[in-house]
Amino acid sequence: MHYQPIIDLTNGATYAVEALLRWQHPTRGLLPAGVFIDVAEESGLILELGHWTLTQACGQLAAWRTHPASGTPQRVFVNVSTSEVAQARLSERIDQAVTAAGVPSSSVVLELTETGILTLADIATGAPLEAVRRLGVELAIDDFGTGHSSLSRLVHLPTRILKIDKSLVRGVAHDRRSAAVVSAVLLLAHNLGKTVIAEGVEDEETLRALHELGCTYAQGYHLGRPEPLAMLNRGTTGAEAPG
Ligand code: G
Ligand code: MN
Repeated sequence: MHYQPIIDLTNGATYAVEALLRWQHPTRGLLPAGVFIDVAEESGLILELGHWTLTQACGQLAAWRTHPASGTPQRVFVNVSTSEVAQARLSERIDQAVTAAGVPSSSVVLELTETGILTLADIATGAPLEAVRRLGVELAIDDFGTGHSSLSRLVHLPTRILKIDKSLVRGVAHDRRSAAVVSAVLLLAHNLGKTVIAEGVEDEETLRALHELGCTYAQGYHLGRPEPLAMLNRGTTGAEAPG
């Protein structure tokens, strides 16, 4: 498991970390989840994997809360795959992991793609989404801006956090269209009381442009790479608030 910081741009503090699953392959090296999630879904291992990830992440958060140090995060973001969403008992599994770790449910944020979140909202009467929300865990829309759903549909969902996809964030310093889209998303989301996180910030220029557009939270290689725990525990993200 690797963890990547999400930085509060107003003060440079680590707002949260995203837990990212990695597979140390015997011959191919370290593989990101994107490479093996499809196989896990086909082989039916995805539920096990999802539950393991959530349990690890909650356990780690509990350890940070017990022994806080400078830079230890108060919140953890965990990716949930769309096929996990379609399974019954998703909220039970989440409840189990959160309760076993003894962390407040509000400190756990589940990242779902637009498709995942709309699937949850669509099943029967939206009951699974309500069940998850009742636990008190937060929901974030991951890769926002890459799906095909309507904006009006998305803004009505009970998700307080939007993560703007790196494909939109990338051009924000140089491309007027990207800047316009990101700016509009920020305006809309902030007016709705939602938190926005820009993903995939790879350089200082992009960071500055985001800051100028009023973006408060960001994540990306420029602010901190996904790293194993030992590295993160040194408490250095290398991040500073843009001036
Ligand atoms: O879909 P999601 O946003 O959860 O994808 C997270 C993936 O993005 C991780 O595998 C992570 O390594 C990668 N990532 C994190 N920061 C950056 C970045 O600044 N640039 C790029 N290209 N990828 C990033
Ligand atoms: Mn994610």
